[in-house]
Amino acid sequence: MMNAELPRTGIRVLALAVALLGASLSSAHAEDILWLGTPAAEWEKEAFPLGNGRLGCMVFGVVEEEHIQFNVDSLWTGDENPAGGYKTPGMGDYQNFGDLYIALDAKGTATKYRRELSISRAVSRVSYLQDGVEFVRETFCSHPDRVIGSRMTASAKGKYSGRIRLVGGRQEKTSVQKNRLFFTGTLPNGMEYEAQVLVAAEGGTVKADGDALVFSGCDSLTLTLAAGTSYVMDYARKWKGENPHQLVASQVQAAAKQSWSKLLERHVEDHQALYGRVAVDLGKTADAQLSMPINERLKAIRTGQADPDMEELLFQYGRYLLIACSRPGTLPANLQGLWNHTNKAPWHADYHSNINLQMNYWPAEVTNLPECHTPLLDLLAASLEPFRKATQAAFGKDIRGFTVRTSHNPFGGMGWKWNLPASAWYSRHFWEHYEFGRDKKFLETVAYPYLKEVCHYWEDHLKTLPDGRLVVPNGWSPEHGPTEDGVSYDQEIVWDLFSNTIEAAQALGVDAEYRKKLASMRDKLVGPKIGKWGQLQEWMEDKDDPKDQHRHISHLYAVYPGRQIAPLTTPELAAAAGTSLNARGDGGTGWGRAWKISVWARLNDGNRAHKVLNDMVSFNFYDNLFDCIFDLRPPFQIDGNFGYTAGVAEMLLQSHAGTIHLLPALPDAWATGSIKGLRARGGVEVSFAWKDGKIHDRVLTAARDVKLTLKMNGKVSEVSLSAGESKRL
Ligand code: FUC
Repeated sequence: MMNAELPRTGIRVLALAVALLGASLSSAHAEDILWLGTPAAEWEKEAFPLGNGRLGCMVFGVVEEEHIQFNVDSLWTGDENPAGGYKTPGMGDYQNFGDLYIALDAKGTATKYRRELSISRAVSRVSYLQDGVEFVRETFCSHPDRVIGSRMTASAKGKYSGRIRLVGGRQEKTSVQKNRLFFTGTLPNGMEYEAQVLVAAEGGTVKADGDALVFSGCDSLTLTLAAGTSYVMDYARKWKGENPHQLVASQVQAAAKQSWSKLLERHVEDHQALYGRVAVDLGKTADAQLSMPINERLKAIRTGQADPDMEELLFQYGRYLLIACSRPGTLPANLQGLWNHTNKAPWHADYHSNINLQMNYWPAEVTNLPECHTPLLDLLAASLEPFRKATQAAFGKDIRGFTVRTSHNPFGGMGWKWNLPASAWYSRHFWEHYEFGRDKKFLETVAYPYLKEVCHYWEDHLKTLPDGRLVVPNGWSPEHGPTEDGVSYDQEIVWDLFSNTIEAAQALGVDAEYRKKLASMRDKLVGPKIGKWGQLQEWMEDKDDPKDQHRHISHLYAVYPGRQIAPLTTPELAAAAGTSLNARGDGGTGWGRAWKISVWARLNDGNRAHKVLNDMVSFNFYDNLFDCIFDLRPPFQIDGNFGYTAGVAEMLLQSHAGTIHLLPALPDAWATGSIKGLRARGGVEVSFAWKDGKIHDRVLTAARDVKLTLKMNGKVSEVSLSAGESKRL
């Protein structure tokens, strides 16, 4: 399925074109599936994640006792954190909401065990044989119906007997009312919350037993879980809305009234409307390998076996996870997305502004999930007032604009060091949301005011050097090096902010004088410099150590996600960026490797991008394909999943330099393949297929009238499309 929001006129032409293109897909997947032959022993390495943006869970699939751990995106301690400390209570922690356990009495040995997660349907499934009976469990987290649904069935009647427990994450008291378990609580910051699970059985009996439900001789069990908090994304209301009781009760009730098949159908349809917009084929994995469980496939990859289907699966998995943890109206994906089983998660599972939060959203626009980008923009917009207040408290009450610290929470509270250019980096997300979708109203009412306000901060904060050039004073290349003036990371981000703001004003036809002012300031900024070993300097002074392999590559912002440096427009600087990146090495954290994939892609080095990608696939993904920061060691951090997906997209399509470039960084490993439904800047959707590195088929679809420059197979051409038109070229 392609973009569900396509203008009607284009749909028929597109359907035909896509059908033709589809024929050139060599290994189209009916379903994209992760599967393992064992239950999950460890939460972060093996359990499978599900989510509807707000409510999420991890399914373990243990035969004797199913375990579903769940979260709600807003269950956080903390507040506006006026102290600004990172360990102060105000910084808060993202909480485990609770755990649902379904213990089964059956004791026989289970055989033919299989645990899978279909990411194209967003359904987890566990199946096994026990005493000649086939047992099946299906679980999903419905966006349209706002609940987790879990159903256990068997090929024979009366096989389910056991006990259901609902356990809160903070020793809450669980209560039982008929076939319903629930608990409520209030966090120290006043946030109220509640979870309920309703149990329906076919056959047999279900009875209360203390704080649990006991079931006996049932043919099947269906559990419906809803959970919520009193959080609202509204500073004026002190982030506090209604007690969630009514809503949670009505969600459980409404979902439980529907048949299982209806609930499932509504869920799958909703998921596929997003997931199905993009399809990818990067080559064919050998059948023997393809039939192995994920853990075995990862092991084979570590011994050097090629597995392009795994590379595709991981690409789609990033999209799956974004759909699961970031939907309109929810909070944005934190360091762990939406999934956390401890009340003291690494780095508070916060919003980290020096790479991590931004990376979470790198795939959103290009992989055709623009609505999944909006939670980030919404929270940033909702946090403006507390960000302004904190900036003024720290730097003086007359300050215009605002900036942010390295970490923040959903109450506008911030902690740890100031990260002065981060608000400008955030502005790029507003700009990109416009660039890809070309929604003028959004640009005018949301994006441009945000960009302009951040510009005000920088207009007042740049320092003039004796020669008239401008620098950001007292900066820091994140987590690396001294505090000093003119750090490349700062300079490049401010350049990007001014450039984007100028283009935004141009697009709106406003602020002509102001544009000139910004352009003149931008042109005076100390720019990227090439140092003594041919490197792109990380600092104003030429002091980079060629042996330094620090995980952050902040000075390469100008290559990606920025656009100040590109082989086409600034070839010498691009070469210097390559020298720097080469010296940094191919290792690093999950997110570090992911960033390197995109930078090598922007430098048009597909084979090097693929080398780093292969290292990442080998060392940064657990058996549930969650990204881990360090080589196969905790903690899990979701930015690497998203950064990986963005990196693959960047290898296949680029549109940052005024040209839509197809296959800008194709590695030899992906000589033949196809991609459907990526988005390019300018409101264009792109699908194409290639063989032996040459594109032989492509479809462009425009949401509005556009003239664009297309680069492919080494040639540049001009293409015009009118709104809704789909052209097969
Ligand atoms: C940045 C990184 C760390 C970690 C943290 C959450 O500070 O340098 O490695 O990813 O974010």
